[in-house]
Amino acid sequence: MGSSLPWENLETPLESQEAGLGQGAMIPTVCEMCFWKCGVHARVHQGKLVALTGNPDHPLSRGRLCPRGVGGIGSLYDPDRLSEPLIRVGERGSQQFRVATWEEALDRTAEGLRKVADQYGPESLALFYHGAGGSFFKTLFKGMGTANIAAPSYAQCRGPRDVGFELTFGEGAGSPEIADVPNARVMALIGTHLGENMHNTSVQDFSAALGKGMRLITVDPRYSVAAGKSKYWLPIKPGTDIALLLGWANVIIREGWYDAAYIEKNAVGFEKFRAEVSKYTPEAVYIETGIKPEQLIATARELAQAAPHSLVHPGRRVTWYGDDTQRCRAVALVNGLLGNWGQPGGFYMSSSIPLKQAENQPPLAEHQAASDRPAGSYPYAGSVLANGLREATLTGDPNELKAWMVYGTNLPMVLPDPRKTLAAIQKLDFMVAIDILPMEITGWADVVLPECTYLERHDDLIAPWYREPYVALRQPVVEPMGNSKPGWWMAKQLGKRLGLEEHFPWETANDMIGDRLNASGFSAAQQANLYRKGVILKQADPMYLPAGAPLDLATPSGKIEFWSQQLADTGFDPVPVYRRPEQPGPGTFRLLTGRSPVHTFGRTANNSRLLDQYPENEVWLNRATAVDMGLRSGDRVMMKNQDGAETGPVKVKATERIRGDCVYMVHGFGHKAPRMRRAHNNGGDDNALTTRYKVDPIMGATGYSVNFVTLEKVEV
Ligand SMILES: Nc1nc2c(c(=O)[nH]1)N[C@H]1C(S)=C(S)[C@@H](COP(=O)(O)OP(=O)(O)OC[C@H]3O[C@@H](n4cnc5c(=O)[nH]c(N)nc54)[C@H](O)[C@@H]3O)O[C@H]1N2
Ligand SMILES: Nc1nc2c(c(=O)[nH]1)N[C@H]1C(S)=C(S)[C@@H](COP(=O)(O)OP(=O)(O)OC[C@H]3O[C@@H](n4cnc5c(=O)[nH]c(N)nc54)[C@H](O)[C@@H]3O)O[C@H]1N2
Ligand code: SF4
Ligand SMILES: [Mo]
Repeated sequence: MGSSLPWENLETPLESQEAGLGQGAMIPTVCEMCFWKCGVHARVHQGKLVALTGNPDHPLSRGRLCPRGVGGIGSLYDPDRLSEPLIRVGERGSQQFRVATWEEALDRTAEGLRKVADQYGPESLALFYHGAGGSFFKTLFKGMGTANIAAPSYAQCRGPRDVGFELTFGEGAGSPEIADVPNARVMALIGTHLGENMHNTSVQDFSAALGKGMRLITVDPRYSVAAGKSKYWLPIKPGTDIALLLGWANVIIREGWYDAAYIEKNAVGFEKFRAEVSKYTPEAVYIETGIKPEQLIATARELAQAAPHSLVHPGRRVTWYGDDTQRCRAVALVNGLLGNWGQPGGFYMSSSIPLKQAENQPPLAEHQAASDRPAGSYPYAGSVLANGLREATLTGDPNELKAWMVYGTNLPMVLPDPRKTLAAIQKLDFMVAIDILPMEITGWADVVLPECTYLERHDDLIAPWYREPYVALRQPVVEPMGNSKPGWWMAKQLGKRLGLEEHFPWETANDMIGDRLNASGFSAAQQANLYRKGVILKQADPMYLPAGAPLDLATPSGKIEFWSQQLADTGFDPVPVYRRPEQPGPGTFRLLTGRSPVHTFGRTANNSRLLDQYPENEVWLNRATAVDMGLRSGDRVMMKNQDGAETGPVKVKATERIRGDCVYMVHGFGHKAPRMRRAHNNGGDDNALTTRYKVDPIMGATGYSVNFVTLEKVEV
């Protein structure tokens, strides 16, 4: 029998010395320090991982990784990792566990799920997941007969953006985004903080475009890294972007800065749209947004003059105020006016390599709708709502949920109003958490299954829609630490116990991948190359539409929908309407959050390599406001919100780089889980302060930026 590390069985070993990178084997695999999934070269010497670099052949890394990708070693060798299966002994949530064998932990898990399915039906089961390894558990849960499968990357992240674009262009904005940044001459960012939001390829494209002279307009209440690269920084009053976007549309139309023939040919409802937006004059918009009329006009002109090679970036985490689908639709509509769909510097047409399911695997049955929303609500939800599954667990509407599996998502710090998450968990008959670290969520589980990291396992093949279509392979570069196991193995073992083994008709993940590659028609040579190079590449389909060609969109009209009949028919505004958001009272600040370039959400908060670069989060406070409050940079404050929820102590960063009506902090710090020694009580947790949230009535996403906080100095 060969090694369990498949690359060790290759006839010609992979060597890193050729690349001048020192001794050891150089194994291609895929990063999972975030969900972008760049291609990695892992250098392994005497069984130890010594370096992670970017795979030059991989279209998403192009030879480079972001700091988190390089810092993956810190996650692999984290001494606080989960290394044994655990079974709860104390009260649920009391964090008391005993070590169990895999046999016992898997039996317990299968029994917990089976009992609930037998007693209440498969619709009472739910799977929450995030990350590539979730695919095996999705198969398991679909096999059990439930559609209750949700990731927080939809209703807590980019769902409203995709719905806003679908309603307008018939298609979402993609992941990776279909924004053709490298060829843009002018780009506007609505919040999107590229450079802090560190998606590797996006940042590479962004800096390349800036290097080529792209002019940037950054709309952000905070002077972000991107704002620092901008020709215009518009420090907008939080929550008023719809007014600005409709103001841009109004000015572009009023001044005749659009291609009337293009609109005539490719749009529906334009006259009604023109009438609706005519009230968003620069002066009216100024009162709402604080953006001066001349700045609004100048930035509208920049965008329009460079059209169609200009764009308003679709953004990514757009779950801010509960009117997010309409804001994203307004973004799409300004792009519609710029005529940039299918054009260089606008939105490109992506392509992919279609993968087939392995031939020895039976098809999964289709199931009725998920239990994530009461009948008739959120008609445009395009995926299952994680918040909706939590709501159903609490209310029993549309049915009770009695067992959760939570794979790779730390729900108490991810879903807004953590009180609700914990209350829902307490109502369950059974919960299992699959994680790599003793995160908050594991403390509430009945059974904890320790997964090995992405560097120690296979996952399913990766083949996204992108500018250059490809298939990429994640393969283990070192053996799993301790008694941790890969997700595919756990799912198969659970499948055996639940009578669903037919869905896992392979012995090893290597076989699984081989079966799938065979079914998809890849030759032996291509497959061998995949193991050596990490990717199979394919020529892209045409990325742009011929200039002047009519659009043939997947909207009901086939055209850009400036006035949406479907929204009107379902009781929503057919053209986005700005409504003034509630404002913080004196002495209180709207809480805004974002990213550190060297951390990913809460999942890197215990990673020593990344903590070296960014040890804790700070709360950004306008300097003049800080002076009034007697606060200075470095002071520690407790942060408290409108409902009395607290976090801290957090360090103050007093700065001119933020407006006076809001504060800002990086998400993912202030962990309370006791067994993560570096993360425990380090910094503040924005989610603890997010006890209020606004649900988007169109598609059910959760807007987070509706909490108001006070800061109180503490001596430490
Ligand atoms: N308050 C607030 N909430 C937010 C956000 C915010 O900015 N503020 N951002 C939202 C956004 S944009 C998103 S996309 C989501 C992200 O939501 P998540 O991706 O769920 O975020 P994390 O908190 O990092 O939780 C990841 C969990 O997976 C575990 N994990 C890491 N690697 C592995 C692995 O290989 N296997 C397994 N089994 N587990 C692993 C980690 O230890 C951790 O428990 O959060 C959303 N929620
Ligand atoms: N390093 C790193 N990079 C990441 C991630 C990570 O965890 N770490 N996560 C990835 C994921 S899953 C996502 S979804 C993205 C998220 O990254 P983005 O989609 O870029 O960011 P958001 O969190 O939506 O926006 C944060 C920015 O919006 C500004 N902002 C807040 N309120 C408003 C407002 O009302 N109007 C305007 N115009 N701006 C506002 C904030 O000041 C901040 O600069 O990042 C991705 N990249
Ligand atoms: S963007 Fe960074 S963390 Fe995310 S997959 Fe790429 S290298 Fe890894
Ligand atoms: Mo996200």
